[in-house]
Amino acid sequence: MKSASQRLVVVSNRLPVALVKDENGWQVKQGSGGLVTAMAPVLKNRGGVWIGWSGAPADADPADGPDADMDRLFDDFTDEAGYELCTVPLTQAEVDGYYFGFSNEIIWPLFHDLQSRCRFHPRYWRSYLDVNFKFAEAVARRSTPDDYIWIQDYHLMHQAFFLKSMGVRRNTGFFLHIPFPPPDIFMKLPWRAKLIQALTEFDLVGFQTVQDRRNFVSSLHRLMPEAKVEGRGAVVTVNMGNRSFRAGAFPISIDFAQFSKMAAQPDVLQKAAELKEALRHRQIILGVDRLDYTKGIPERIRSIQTLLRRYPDLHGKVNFIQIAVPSREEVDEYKELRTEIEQLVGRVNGEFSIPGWVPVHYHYRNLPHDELVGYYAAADVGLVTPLRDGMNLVAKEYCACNNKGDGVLVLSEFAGAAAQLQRHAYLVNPYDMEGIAKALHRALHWEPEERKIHMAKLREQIRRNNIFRWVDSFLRAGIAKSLVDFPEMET
Ligand code: GDG
Repeated sequence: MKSASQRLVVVSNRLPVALVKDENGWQVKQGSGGLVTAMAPVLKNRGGVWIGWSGAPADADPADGPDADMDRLFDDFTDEAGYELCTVPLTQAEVDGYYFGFSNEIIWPLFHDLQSRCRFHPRYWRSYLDVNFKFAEAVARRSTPDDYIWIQDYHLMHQAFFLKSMGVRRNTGFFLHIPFPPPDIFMKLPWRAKLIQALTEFDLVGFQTVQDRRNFVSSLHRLMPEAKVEGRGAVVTVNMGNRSFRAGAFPISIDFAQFSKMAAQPDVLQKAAELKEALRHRQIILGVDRLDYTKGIPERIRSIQTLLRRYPDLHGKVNFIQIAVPSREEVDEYKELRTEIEQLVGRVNGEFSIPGWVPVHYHYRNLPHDELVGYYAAADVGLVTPLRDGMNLVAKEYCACNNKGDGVLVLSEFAGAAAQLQRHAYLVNPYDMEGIAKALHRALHWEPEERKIHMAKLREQIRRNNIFRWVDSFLRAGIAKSLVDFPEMET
C-alpha cells in the first residue's frame, strides 16, 4: 500500500530511460543496465520519484534536443511506469568531468581492481563534488523528511554529506552496485579519506557481498581508526564516536518469476527453437554482457579458441554466441575494446570454420527483451566470466530462463554472484583460459541428471532470493521497521 511515509525517492546518475532521436522525433526508451532492470518493477509497485540525469547535456543546441517535448515525454512515461521522473540537468563540461572522468576513469576501474586504467585528474574530483552538490539540491527540493532516500551507486557517494552540510535531515541509504576493493587498492585513490568519510554520513551503506563490506570496513579502519564495528552477520553497526551508521551485504537479484514465465511463452520458445534449428541443434555456449573491459570478453573468446584447439571432438558440434550490448561508445577505450573483440572473433572463426559451421556468433547490439530470453532458453551453457563484477545479473537471468533445468552455469569466481551460487555453478578463473576450456569441455559432457540437480539448486536459490526480497531487506534495514516480514537474503 502506498502512503506518504513510505514514499521512495530513488537517486541515480541516469534516469531509467534514454532519450533517443529517430526519424519520428524524440523517444523515451527504457535503458538496458542492471540497475534499471532491478529497480523499475519495484518503483512501479511502490510509487515515488526517481531523480537522475536524462542523458542529454543541458547546454546542447536546443534545436538538437527534445526541448519542450521533454516534459510531455516524461509525463507519458510516468503515466505508464507509475512513478515520477525528476531530471538533474548537467552541462557537457559536468558530464565530462563527473561522469566520464571521475566515475568512469577513476572509480569504475579502481573498484574493479584495474588501477592501471585510472586517470587521477584533480579536475575530475572537483567536478564530481560540484555535480554531487547539484544532485543533493534536487533531492532536498523533491523530498520531504518522511521519505526514504535511496541513493544508487558510485557516481553519487557524496549525497548524504551534502544534504547534511545544507542542514537537510533525511533518512538516507546508499547501495554500491560495483565491488568495493581491498584496502591496498582503495588506498591508491588520492581523495580516499574524503570519500570514505562521505560514505559514513549515510544511515545505511549497502554492498553486494559480505566481502565487499569487509573491504570497506578494512579501509575505514585504516583511514578513520575511531570507527568501531558492532555486531556480526549481514548488517553491522559502525560506531564513529558521536554517531553511528549501518553497513550491510544485500546481494542484488532479478525478478525470477518474470524471467521464468517469459521463457515459457510460446513465442519465446519458438524463437529458442528457431535458434537451435538455425544452428543445427549443436550445443550452445552463451555470453551476454555490456561491452565493458571488466566483463572479460576478449579473455572469454580466447578461452573458446583454447577449447577448440584442445578438443577437436567439439568441432562442428558447438557454437559460442556472444551478445555485446553497446556501452560508453564515445570513449576511446571502449572503441578499442570493440575492435579487439571483433578481431578476435574473426581470428577464431578464421582458424576453425568449415563449410556449414562458423563457431563464434557475435552480436553487437541491444536485443529486445523477449529475444534475449529466447537466447537464454536455448543455451546449454551460460558462460559468465567477468574479471570482476559487483554481482552480475546475467548469471541469474540465465538460470531463471532455463526452465528445462538442463543448462550449466560456468561462472567467474570474481563475480559477486559467485558468493551465492558457488556450490552449484562451475566456478572458473576468468584469466585462466586453459581452466575455462577444461570447465567448458566437462560442462558440455555432463550427464543430464547431474546438470538437472545443480540447475535446480541454482534456480531455487535465485527464486527465493529475488529482487523483491533484495529491496525489502535493504528498506527493512534502512527504514528500520518491517515492511514485509522476509528473512534476510543468503549472502
Ligand atoms: C551493474 C554492475 C550488477 C544485457 N544484454 C541485453 C540486456 N542486458 C541486460 C541483462 C542484465 C543487464 O543488462 C546487465 O546486468 P549486469 O548485472 O550483468 O551488469 P552491469 O550492467 O554492469 O550492472 C553489476 C548490476 O549493476 C546490478 O547491481 O550486477 O555487477 O556492474 O539485466 O539482462 N537487456 C536487453 N537486451 C540485451 O541485449 N533488453
